Amino acid sequence: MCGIVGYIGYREAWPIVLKGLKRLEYRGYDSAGIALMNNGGDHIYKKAGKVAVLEEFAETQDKSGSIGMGHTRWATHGVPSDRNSHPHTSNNDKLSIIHNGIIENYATLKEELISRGHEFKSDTDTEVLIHLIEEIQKIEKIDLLEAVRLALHEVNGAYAIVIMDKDNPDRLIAARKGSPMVIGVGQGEYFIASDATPIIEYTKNVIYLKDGEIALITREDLLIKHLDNVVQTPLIQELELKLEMLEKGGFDHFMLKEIYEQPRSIKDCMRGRIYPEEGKVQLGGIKEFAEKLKNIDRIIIVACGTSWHAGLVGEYLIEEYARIPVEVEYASEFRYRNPIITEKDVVIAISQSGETADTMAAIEMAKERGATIFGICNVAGASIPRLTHAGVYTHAGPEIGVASTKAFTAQVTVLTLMAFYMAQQKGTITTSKLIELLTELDHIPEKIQVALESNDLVKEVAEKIKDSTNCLFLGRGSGFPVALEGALKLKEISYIHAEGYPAAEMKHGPIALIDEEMPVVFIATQNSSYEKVISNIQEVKARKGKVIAIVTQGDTEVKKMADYCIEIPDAKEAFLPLLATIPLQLLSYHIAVMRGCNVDQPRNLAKSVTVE
Ligand code: HGA
Repeated sequence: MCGIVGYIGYREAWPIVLKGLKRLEYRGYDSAGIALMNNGGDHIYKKAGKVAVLEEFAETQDKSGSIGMGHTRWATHGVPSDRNSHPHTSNNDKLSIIHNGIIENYATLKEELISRGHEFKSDTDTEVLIHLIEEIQKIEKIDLLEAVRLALHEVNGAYAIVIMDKDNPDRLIAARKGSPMVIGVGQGEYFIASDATPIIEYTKNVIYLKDGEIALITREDLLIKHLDNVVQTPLIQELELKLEMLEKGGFDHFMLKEIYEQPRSIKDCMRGRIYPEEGKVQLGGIKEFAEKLKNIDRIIIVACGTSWHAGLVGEYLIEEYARIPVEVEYASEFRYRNPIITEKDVVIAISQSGETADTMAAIEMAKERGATIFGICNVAGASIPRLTHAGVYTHAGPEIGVASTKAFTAQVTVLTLMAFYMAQQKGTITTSKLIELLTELDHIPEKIQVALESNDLVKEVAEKIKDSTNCLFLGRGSGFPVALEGALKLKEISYIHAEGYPAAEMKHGPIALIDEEMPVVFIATQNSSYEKVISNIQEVKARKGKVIAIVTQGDTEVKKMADYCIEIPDAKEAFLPLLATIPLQLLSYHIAVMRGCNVDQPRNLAKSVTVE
């Protein structure tokens, strides 16, 4: 959350920073601001609202300068407003800062600074940090880099920051701990950003700043130090990202584009990893641990939000095929308990961005207690892949819509591969069974393409239920996490209250909500719980609920009782979550569009949750 961009070089900074902020807007859109350094003076433009509001506000103003930094905010401390927008300035207005993260001890620091005569212009935690830096510089009479280093020793929490100084108008200082930061390396120019998307069109060479590092950046040079004052040798990596991956490609919204990308993203996720004819799965990222997997006691999956739902699907698959007990935990709860973790546990951390603050903290804790940690992430080079012992990338490509779609199905695909891989290592599956499963998995992208053909029908159903105020999603077995994910998608982007429930649990509470106004979406595909789900549909119909059922192609039974049926291709139970999710994504998408909601940037939400 919160996007930051910086530029220092020979070009005009404003357009680079502005475009970068638009790319990072998925991280927050409460307010936006840009500071430019020009002829030794800085100019700050900031406005509540989206980046477009800032752009319009600054339209007629002078925006020259070849050093600049910008911020798109997801507010944690202080309401979204002009005055709480970043950049924030020091007491003497010489220093300015942009920040992604939370300064947890800001209140104590603020009190102390106020007693020393500082006056604050915002309600943010961020402003406290820049005042603290100023104060340390004043007292210690040291240069800014050293003052930043000392100040960062005094703060608790997470940060990715960029600082400009009127007294040294030819440099930027950047630092990170817990929030991401990438530095693009050009010829006579450097770029700074929360992820690589604002950088890609200027250079492919990047440095991922590590936790606890500070950078002093001029046009010609880059010095990186650790917070303990030791100079670091930066590792320059080449980006694999392509510019067209960041465009809408003719779709009205990124979310719709990403839904339609799923046949391709799942293929990319499986490429080079499955060998159907041999009945073999190869996961290079975790192969070092192949032996260990034979003797582990337990797997703990830690994740948040949609990734947690993918984890629940993983639980079904790993227990079914590899016969290893699995627990699925919300990272935010797990990290604050005192969980029992041993060296014989494997922790799988799932995060699209690879930056989720709670998941990172859960990893640190499990690592300290001796567990082996695997990551499942989408963004290459992010923090989680660097924190874990091993891992498997989802290769879904950049996901820009805030509501996750293709990242979810890619996570489920990786977990399916992991389940088969573990089963293969442990000998809990025969080669002939694996040949059968992998042969079908290989064709899942084509089946997803067929599932996408239900779009027109889904749109008709969306029209019928778009004005509902509540909606229930029910499923059994691995259809249960699919129901949870369906409900979350609807909540996120259409603001309709929705609940996902195990279908049989309905009788223990939610059934009381059912009346003729209440749409109930069932995952009613032909699998081992088909008959049971049919009984649950009857129970809803008996109470006049409106039933929308996701069914297997050719189904006749459910069609007799449901109000609307959406077909998906038949598949083995293991692969149903991949297919049944598709119409639910389309359903939320169309309902949100019909309700006039901002599909790609739903209110109050942001992607890449770098704060806890
Ligand atoms: N705490 C700062 C930055 C917020 C942030 O990074 N959100 O993800 C603020 O509230 O402005």
